Amino acid sequence: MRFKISPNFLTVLIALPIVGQPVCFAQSLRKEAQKLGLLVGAAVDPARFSEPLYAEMLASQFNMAEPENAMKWQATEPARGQFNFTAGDQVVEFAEAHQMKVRGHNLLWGVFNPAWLTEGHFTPDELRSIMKNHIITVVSHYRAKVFAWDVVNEAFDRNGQLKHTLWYDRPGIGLAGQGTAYIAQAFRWAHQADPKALLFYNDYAAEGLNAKSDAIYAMVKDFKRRHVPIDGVGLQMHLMDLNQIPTSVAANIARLAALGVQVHITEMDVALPMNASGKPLHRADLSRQAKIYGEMATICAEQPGCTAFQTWGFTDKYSWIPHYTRGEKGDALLFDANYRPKPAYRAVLKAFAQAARKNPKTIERRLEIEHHSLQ
Ligand code: 9MR
Repeated sequence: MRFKISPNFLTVLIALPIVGQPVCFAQSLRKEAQKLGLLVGAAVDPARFSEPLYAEMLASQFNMAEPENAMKWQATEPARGQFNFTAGDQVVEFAEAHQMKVRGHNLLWGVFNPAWLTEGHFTPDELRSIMKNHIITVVSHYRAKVFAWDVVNEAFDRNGQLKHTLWYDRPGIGLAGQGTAYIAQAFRWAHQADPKALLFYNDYAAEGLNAKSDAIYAMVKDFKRRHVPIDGVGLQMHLMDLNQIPTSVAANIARLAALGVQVHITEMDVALPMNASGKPLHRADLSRQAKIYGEMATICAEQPGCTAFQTWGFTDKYSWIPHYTRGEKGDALLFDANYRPKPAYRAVLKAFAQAARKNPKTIERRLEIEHHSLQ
C-alpha cells in the first residue's frame, strides 16, 4: 500500500475550509526547521495514514516520524521468535514517500512487554539470547531505514537508581547488580546490527537538572569513556502540569552535548486540565501552553547539540493523555482535534523562525554535528 499524496489532492485540500477556517500551508514547521538544520517530528500511528487530513498535516509539517507503538516489542515480536514488521514498515513507507526520517522506538523497555515474555519464567541465559535476537533482528530489518533508535527506554527511577526490571535483575540477562552493564550490552548489539544508526537512551522527567538526569549524564560519560556506542539522549518532555515546568533544560542539554552526544526532544506534550465536556477548563491555558512550547522550542533550536524536536502525536484527536488521565487532562498537542493549528503551533513556528535569524553559527555547528554522526 502506498501512502503518497498526489499534488492534485494537495491542491484540493489547500482550498478546503475546515470548520470555517482555511488551512494555511504557506507556513510549515518543517520548512522553518529545515532552515535550522533541525528535525521536527511527531509520534505516529500508521492506522491513521488513510485519514486524508492526518496524512496531509503530517507530511506538510514534519520531516521526521516515530511510530508511537508500531516498533515496540508487542508489535514486532508478538510471539517468541515470530516477528511482524507490517505496521512499522508502513511508517517507513510513508516517511520515504514524503522525504521524512524515521526514528525507531524502542528496542528495550521494562514495561509493556508481551505476556509470553513477562510470564515466560525465562532464565538469565534465555533472556539474554531473547534480547539479543530481538535487537539484532529488528535493527537489521530497519537498517538504513531507521536513522536513530531509542535503544533503551526509561531505565532509571526518579532518584537516579536503576529500575528493577525483567532485563536488569528480574531476573535480568546475567548482569544483575552490575549497574548499567545490561544497557551497554543492548547498545552494543544494536550497533552490531546497524553501525550507522544513531543510538539513544530515552527517558522522562530528566529534562532539567535532577537526580535522574544526573544518573543519565553519568552513564553517558561512562559509556563514552569506555567506547560503548551511544550517540544521543532523548528527553521526552511529557509536561502534565502547567505549574511544574522543568527548569535548567538548557543546562542539561549543554552538559550532554559537551560529552559529544546529541539530544532529541522526543515526546513533548503539554497537558491541560479539561472540563467534563472535554474542553480546556481555562481558555487562558492555551496561551500558557503556547508559551511553554515556544520556550522549549527556542532552547532546542538555540543549541547545536539539540538536533530534533518531536511531539507525542500532533493532533488532539489522537493522544495518549485523555486515556491515561481518565479525561482529566488533554489538548496537549500543536493541532486541535480538527487539525487546526493552535497558539502552541504558532509559538513553535515563531521560535524556529527567530532562532534561524539569531545565530547562523548555531545552524552551521548543528549541521556539522549531524554530518559527522552520519559518517
Ligand atoms: O502513547 C503510547 C501509548 O499509546 C501506549 O499504550 C503506551 C504503552 O506502549 O506507550 C505510550 O507511549 C509512551 C512511550 O512509548 C514512552 N514514553 C511514554 C509514552 C507515554 O506513555
